[in-house]
Amino acid sequence: MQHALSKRLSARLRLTFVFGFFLEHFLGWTPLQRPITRWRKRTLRGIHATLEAQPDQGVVPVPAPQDLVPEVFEQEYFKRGRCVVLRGAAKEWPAVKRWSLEFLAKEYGDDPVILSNHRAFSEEGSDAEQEEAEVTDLRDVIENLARDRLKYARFHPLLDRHPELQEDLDQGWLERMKRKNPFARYNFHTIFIGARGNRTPTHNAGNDNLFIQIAGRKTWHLWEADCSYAFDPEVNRCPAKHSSVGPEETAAWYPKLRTYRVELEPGDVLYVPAYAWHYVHNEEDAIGVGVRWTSPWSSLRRSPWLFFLEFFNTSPSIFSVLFERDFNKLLVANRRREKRPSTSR
Ligand SMILES: O=C(O)CCC(=O)C(=O)O
Ligand SMILES: [Fe+2]
Repeated sequence: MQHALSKRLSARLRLTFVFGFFLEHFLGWTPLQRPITRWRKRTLRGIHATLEAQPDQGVVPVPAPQDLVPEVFEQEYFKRGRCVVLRGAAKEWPAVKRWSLEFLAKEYGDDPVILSNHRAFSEEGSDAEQEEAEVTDLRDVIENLARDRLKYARFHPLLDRHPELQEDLDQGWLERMKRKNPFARYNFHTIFIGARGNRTPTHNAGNDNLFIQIAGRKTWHLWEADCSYAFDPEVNRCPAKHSSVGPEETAAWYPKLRTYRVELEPGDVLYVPAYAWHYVHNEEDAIGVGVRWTSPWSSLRRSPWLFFLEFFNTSPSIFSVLFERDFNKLLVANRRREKRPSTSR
């Protein structure tokens, strides 16, 4: 049986879902919010009921083909929006051989880090009454890793602020994998430096990502982009969507979605397609770098409706996203808007 969710739901259910999402995106700030949300939830229950009658898809390993050449990567994975892990592809890179928590603290300890601790991306209950972002530095994050789980440097733009660090990634290899995609030249880098036990809850975003595991181990759970139909993403008018569904979900419909799972070791590279949902857990203190780029064609194919809505985001707008490299600033802006509805739009 076909596992792609969009092929297993009727056109009526999918269209109603997308229509409801659009309505809430554009009218959710009016008194119509409640009836729209109620209506959306009804459609969602219909989607879940349809799924419940279908066979389990379970958890499968992320494909890990040996010696994946760029042409095959492009045809089989990039163009089809499938995740894939390239085991050991980066193990000889200077970043994997040379970087460590001590090295980063010593050389880049003064680098300011925004800890957005946004509830969508952080530990449960971490969105304490913190109105403004907490700003600290990398030394503080690294020195407190074991003691303070909220100090997880996520989506941190260290490599864009210090481009010499990019030379420690094999740029030739990355270029070959990105297949001279003209948009891939405008890539950006996000580093994740966090403690064992830290996790980043389920979310997606419209860019493609080659995630390089530098140190420690991380478990990733991934779901295809069309799982949005079942995941009930919050209508947040923000470039990243999040969902409360995750590997611990107990609802009867959940095993009907295919979950891809992989544990990354230092030197592994994971391809995360645009709009693929993912949930990440640090098995050990870990460092990882996402090399990200937006390929409009690929994003459009993965999720036409989420891609279309990118142009109408307000928390923040697409223009702010294009010119801001610190993703945490965008998350903080989004949270401030959430907290002060009267100034929100
Ligand atoms: O490593 C993490 O905690 C999250 C990584 C992630 O979400 C990403 O690279 O997009
Ligand atoms: Fe992510």
